[in-house]
Amino acid sequence: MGFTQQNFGNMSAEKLKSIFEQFEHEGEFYTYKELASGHINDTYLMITKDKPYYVLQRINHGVFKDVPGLIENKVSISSHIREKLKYLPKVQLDRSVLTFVKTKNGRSFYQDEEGNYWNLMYFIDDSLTFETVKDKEVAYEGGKLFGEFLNLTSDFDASKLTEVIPKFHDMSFRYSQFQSALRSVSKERLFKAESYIDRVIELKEEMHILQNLKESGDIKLRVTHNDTKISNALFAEDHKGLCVIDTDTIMPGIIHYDFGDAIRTICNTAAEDETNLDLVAFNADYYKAYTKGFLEKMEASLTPIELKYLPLAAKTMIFIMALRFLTDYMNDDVYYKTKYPEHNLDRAKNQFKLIESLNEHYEDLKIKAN
Ligand code: GN1
Ligand code: MG
Repeated sequence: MGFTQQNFGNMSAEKLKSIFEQFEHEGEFYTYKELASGHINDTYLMITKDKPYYVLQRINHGVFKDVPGLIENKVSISSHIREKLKYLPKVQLDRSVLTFVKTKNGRSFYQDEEGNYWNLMYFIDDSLTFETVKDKEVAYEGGKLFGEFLNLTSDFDASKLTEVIPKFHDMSFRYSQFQSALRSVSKERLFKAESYIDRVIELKEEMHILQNLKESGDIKLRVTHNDTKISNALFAEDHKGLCVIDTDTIMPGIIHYDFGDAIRTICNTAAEDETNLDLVAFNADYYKAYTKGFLEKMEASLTPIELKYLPLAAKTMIFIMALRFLTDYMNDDVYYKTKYPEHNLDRAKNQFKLIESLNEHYEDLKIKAN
């Protein structure tokens, strides 16, 4: 079938199969493949002898303190979207929104003997994901897709959602984590991080503007996805936007989180951990294309202040990721999965380079996309 089978950590095929069997799935287990792009959870493609295939996910309960609440969030958001799109033919509907599978005893997740939480969804076949964007059309389609997600969830009562990671994108929270890392960082890592620590301090005030507007109520809370990197969008083979995935961090938030995080990844000419910084640049054409798609879906419901702060959202979300990667590096890599000792530092350097490049286009971004 062309998939290489591997064992990860203590996760054997037998174990994954036995977890899979807890769910009310169709078809017979054949093999699995790890989908390794996430930094937090473990995700596996479950390949059955006949389709459909499934995606089995272990939610990291060290990071997410209320996993049942998280699962409840994403299941109810999926049903909400499904209800709104029910005019679509079923085949198309099933490709436009995630469908979760219940366990044999009717629950939305399974907890194994070690306390791990698992959930299962249908795999959306014949779809593509992009780690980096290589053409404007994908940026535009991404804008429409994430815009439509916000649009479809805009009438869902955000206060019903569990805040799966409190203060997830709050700059003051991330800044205080950075300050405590500064107090405990090793000499060696401090030396390597020093010039980036200076950058954090220089940008600090500007990077709190959005949070202040959120707290003063000038920018309202909505349902937001909170992890709109472009690899969390599925595209059809003709590159049309299909489905928003990885809905683990759905929570109340401001629109700028989703806009900014998508721009962070779409407009980076390289992957977020590219170490050759000459390859890392901000593509302003993709910014315009994304914004055009996004506004086609959202403009009618955006307030002038929401609109005005979209460019700052891009800068702020790149900064917050730089800050979080840097903080984790200073903490000896306790949060993100890393592949080598300086992985987090390289990610942070990459994001700081992206901010530098964004700054060269900043005035231009403030002009509304046309
Ligand atoms: C994490 O695990 P993943 O790749 O879905 C992180 C996001 C970051 C992202 C950076 C819960 O997402 O906030 O933007 O890495 N998720 C959490 O690639 O911290
Ligand atoms: Mg995620």
